[in-house]
Amino acid sequence: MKKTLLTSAFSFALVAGLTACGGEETDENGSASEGEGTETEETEGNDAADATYTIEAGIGLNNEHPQYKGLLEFKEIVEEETDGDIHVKTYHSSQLGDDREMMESLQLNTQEVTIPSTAPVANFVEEFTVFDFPFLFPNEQVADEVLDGEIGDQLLDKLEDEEMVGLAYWENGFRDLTNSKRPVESAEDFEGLTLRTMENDLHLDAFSELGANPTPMAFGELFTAMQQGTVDGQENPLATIYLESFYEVQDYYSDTHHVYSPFVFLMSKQFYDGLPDEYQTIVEDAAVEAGEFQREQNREANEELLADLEEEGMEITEVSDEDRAEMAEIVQPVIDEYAEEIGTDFVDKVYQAIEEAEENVEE
Ligand code: TK8
Repeated sequence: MKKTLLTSAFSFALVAGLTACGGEETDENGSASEGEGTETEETEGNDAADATYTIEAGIGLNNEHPQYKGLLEFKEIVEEETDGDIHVKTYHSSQLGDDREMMESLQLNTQEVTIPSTAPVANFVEEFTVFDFPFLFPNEQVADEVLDGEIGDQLLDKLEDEEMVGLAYWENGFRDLTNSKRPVESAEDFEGLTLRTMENDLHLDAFSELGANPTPMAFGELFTAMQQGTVDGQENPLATIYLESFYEVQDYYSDTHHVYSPFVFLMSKQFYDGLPDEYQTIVEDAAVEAGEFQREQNREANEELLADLEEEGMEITEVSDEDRAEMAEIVQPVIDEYAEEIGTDFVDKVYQAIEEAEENVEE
């Protein structure tokens, strides 16, 4: 879906607000459908009006992204398993607000589901910062094993104190750099670049350490900021860079793979606690099953996206392992500082779990 290029952040907020208030949402093809959510064929009998429970689920990415495909999968499973007694309304492209705002809506139980990256979640449960340590996970398979294991569960449990329930980890992916100034191949190429980062102190400090000028910004304002030159660049996984049409406002891509970014499937605790036990199990299982589907979709999409970016005119720079190692060395003091902050015993457990997962994955 091409972005409607708005002239100012204010206009963006105004449009987003009206959309959210108007209850306008979109169907599978992303075209706006007034009022009720899109019924799946399998939901016999019940329609939205008959549902006992309604889940308003909002994400920041657009309806072409695997994250939205995963959300539609969640909708289908839940509506089928409850015979429409739980109705799921899906929203994308920050229609219900940015990640932080949607998490606050879950805390207030004015929205039921959102699926942010772990970086903004760290503002609510600081231990989530560990998943944004640069170069933490060597590959997706190790990430899956650690996130879906004891470490991942331990962090999901901590969300309950923040009035949220974490049901599953999905995949944002390995984050890469884009900018409009120059090819970035090694650490010194970051010097002086104004980069948008997620609202996460570790990301800010790590890019400062590399010599960039980082500025935190909600995802929904990023496209306009790049288009107006307010920022030179940003960092996100390939699927986001392509499907959000960043190639329209960015010239250079570098496969830095500097952070593996998980998504966390979050539900309002008040809403979850109000569900019958049987429905709690259904939404838990649906979030996990849809997450497996979404991870597959994300990885499949990545296969040809580099060629697509090149076709759209972006200059592709491949970063060598040596250059990645130099970047990792430069940001290590930042990692050490945050390890102290969130607890070195916990961080050691994470590295231990990664080592074990690497052995299992190699077998
Ligand atoms: C979308 C964001 C996005 C994230 C970012 O809501 O903010 O750059 O990578 O996926 O969560």
